[in-house]
Amino acid sequence: MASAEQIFENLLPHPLGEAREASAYAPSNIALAKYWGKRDAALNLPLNSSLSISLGDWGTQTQIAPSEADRLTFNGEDLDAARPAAAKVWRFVDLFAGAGRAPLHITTTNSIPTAAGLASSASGFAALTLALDGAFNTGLSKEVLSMLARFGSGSATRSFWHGFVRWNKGRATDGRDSHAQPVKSGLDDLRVAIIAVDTGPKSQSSRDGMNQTVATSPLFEAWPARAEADCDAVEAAVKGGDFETLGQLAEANALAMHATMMAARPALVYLKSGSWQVLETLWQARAAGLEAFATMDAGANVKLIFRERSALDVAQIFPQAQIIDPFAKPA
Ligand code: 2P0
Repeated sequence: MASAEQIFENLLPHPLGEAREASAYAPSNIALAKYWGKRDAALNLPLNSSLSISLGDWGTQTQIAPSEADRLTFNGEDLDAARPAAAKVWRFVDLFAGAGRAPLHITTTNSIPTAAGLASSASGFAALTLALDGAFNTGLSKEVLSMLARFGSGSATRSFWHGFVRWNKGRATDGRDSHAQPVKSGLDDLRVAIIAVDTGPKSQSSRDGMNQTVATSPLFEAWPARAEADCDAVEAAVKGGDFETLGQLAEANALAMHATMMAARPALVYLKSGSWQVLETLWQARAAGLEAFATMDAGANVKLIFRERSALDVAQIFPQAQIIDPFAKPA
């Protein structure tokens, strides 16, 4: 079976040549049909397909330059290579450029406010992959780059395009068909609100949480088939411009994912009392006519989706909401 190293070596040109200065931007994304669970941990292959909306100008800008020594600057601060987040970055750079590569200075900046509590390995690894592609002038397609970014972080596969994006789980054992592609939609008045509940570090990484759920949750058995069906239905709603169906599906899918986590042993509970308060308020407002739906990831914050015409109501009901236009082009 192919290893991660072999997959990169087979796809990248030989020799790769000297790195030149390059810079790239990738948006963050929020899944409306979630990725939760892997069929192959070493190749980071998902059990189910997922579909997201990219967050426009909320994302990561990454620059790569040849250097005297390896150096990683994140939001203006140099990160020691031993830090887990930095180690993940350097492992990915070594996969891409080969362990014998020349030293590089990587400068990465998130435009996502830290107070939004929205960690972004998705935009981080997509921007890193695009910057590496530029630095080494690989000539690879975005689909192949999306497939390679999976080795940094699964959700990064979906951050190579703006708008709605589907990550197909693929069938090949080496994962060559497990990459994302854009989904056309007329829903360009869709808006996203981040309702920050807890902006501190999460109790458990998504990767560990996912693995614990797959290994111990008696409810997980039902997830892969349901998640795949939800993803297909979400895609149909996106393509058909059916916001109401999209919202109902996205909310139900997120709650089902959290149900699999809560049934893990020991229980994995990312949602906090503040998250439930936001959901209660949303459900009451929806009963009174607000057209908005919730989704939650591996953390306590709640994200809402709604149409532009509901933005004022959302801002009034949730004064702490940070409203994002996913179709805003980055500067
Ligand atoms: C998603 N999440 O679809 C799901 C929903 C969190 C909950 O993808 O192990 O950082 O690096 O592939 O992509 C977050 O997990 O996990 C995630 P790895 P990743 O957005």
